[in-house]
Amino acid sequence: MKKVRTTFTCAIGTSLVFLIVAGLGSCKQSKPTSPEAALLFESVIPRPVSATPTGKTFSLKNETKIIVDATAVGAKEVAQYLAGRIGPATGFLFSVEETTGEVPDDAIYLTTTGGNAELGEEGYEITIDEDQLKVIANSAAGLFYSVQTIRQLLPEKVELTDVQEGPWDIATGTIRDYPEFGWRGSMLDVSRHFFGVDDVRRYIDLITAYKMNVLHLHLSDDQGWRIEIKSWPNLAIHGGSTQVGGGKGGYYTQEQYADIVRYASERFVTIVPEIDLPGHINAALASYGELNPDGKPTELYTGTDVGFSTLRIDREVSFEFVDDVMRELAALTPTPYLHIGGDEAHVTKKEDYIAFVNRFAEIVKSHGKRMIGWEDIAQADLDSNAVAQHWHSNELASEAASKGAKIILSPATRVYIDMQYDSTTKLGLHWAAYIEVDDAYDWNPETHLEGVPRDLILGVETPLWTETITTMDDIEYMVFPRLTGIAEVAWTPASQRGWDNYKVRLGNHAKRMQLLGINYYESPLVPWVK
Ligand code: TNX
Repeated sequence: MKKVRTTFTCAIGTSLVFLIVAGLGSCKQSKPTSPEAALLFESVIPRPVSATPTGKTFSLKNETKIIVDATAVGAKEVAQYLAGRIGPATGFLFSVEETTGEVPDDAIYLTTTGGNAELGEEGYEITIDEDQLKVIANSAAGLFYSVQTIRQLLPEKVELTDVQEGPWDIATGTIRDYPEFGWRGSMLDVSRHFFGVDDVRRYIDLITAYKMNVLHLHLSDDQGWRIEIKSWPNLAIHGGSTQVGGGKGGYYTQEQYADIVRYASERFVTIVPEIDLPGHINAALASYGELNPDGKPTELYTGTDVGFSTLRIDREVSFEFVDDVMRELAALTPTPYLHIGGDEAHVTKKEDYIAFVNRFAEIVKSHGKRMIGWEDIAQADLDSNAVAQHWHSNELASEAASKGAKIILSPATRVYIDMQYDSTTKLGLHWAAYIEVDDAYDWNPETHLEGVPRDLILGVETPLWTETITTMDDIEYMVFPRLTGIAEVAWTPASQRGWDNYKVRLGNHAKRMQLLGINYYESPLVPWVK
């Protein structure tokens, strides 16, 4: 039943329409879009492929229902996630109901029926009129991304967890949206400094708000081994017992790691585990001396040098170790990829390095997974199953591409968000560049590298190395707001992107980031609206 309305704007004479609909209720209220709701509609990050406003208002109310198409696989879970995100601040219950029939007014309706091919696996279309907000997608992932957009269409205070006063108005209109790249990732180095499960969950929540779908965890390095391996227990117990600066370190038990993977997959995020081989391996060499070329365990390492350690190649034990680790990791990984590192093996002879990587590729394949490595693996015999992650060398990336490998773009001069913003930034490094917010945004993955065709590019991933990063606040300061721009580089087609437009939208996100408790960097290049 429609409620008694205050303003009547019927096309024909009000009294006539009133007579006709009197028995049903009243004539329809029409409330124009408020300037606040209009601004939110224009400010979505990543920028949608198209967004057309129609000038009216859809308001969430206590009786608003979230309705899902009963035939849509996974839609109910997405609806519950939506209710969980917008319920606390609005104070509305948002009961989730399934239907195969008519959808009533005052509803948010999620369906996977009626989408077209252009939306792809991850796209969505939101149609908002005064009575209903309807989403069509081809999969639950698309519905999930529509929810991230819906959050941004609502007043910022929707992000708070205690009840706020309304109104909860959304501008009416249509948004059609789908990603340019399927790989929209971030990497978190939990080896140089360890971050526990709660931090990783928060990190997942933050990246999914901008429609990222990969979290690559750098689980081992010289300074720390961070995942329990049951067949080699000392890796975590001893190898995980410290970190840069000599703090106590830590590691994930397999149960905790499985919890991270589950939390991520509920948010359509793939966790890519990395064990860095054959260099960056001191934490393992300190735990098991038989892996070290001289057969003796090394000391644990808490400095920040790179490129000084290597597995031994002259004994099978190294490959038994890698096989055991990859088997256990594969069992914890429901998605296709295992990352073998492969970077900066400066003390591994070139012929040994190539032999190593070729064996690693076989091992990863034998566990039913696809190998990713930093682009240095281009020196080995790659095939089209392999993925090379570009970070510093166009030559190596194009060599990998010429062997048919797929490419992930993580150019250090653009998306290494452990790089300082400028020379006054207290955290971070600057060996690759100073990376201001515009530098991280203003580049094009399709044309960034020579000799790498578009169809081999999986997408973009932004790494956060943590030599200088010790707390979640530090993480957020380096990541925000560069990650939001990198998310747009990966999601939005180049034709829809531009710094001058983006910086204004980013400025309009200040309040939202603040209410999400994000410790972001207030770049002087952005017109922040607070
Ligand atoms: C290079 S990029 C590294 C890391 C460091 C990082 C610091 C890459 C594959 N290796 O080991 O942590 O620089 O910026």
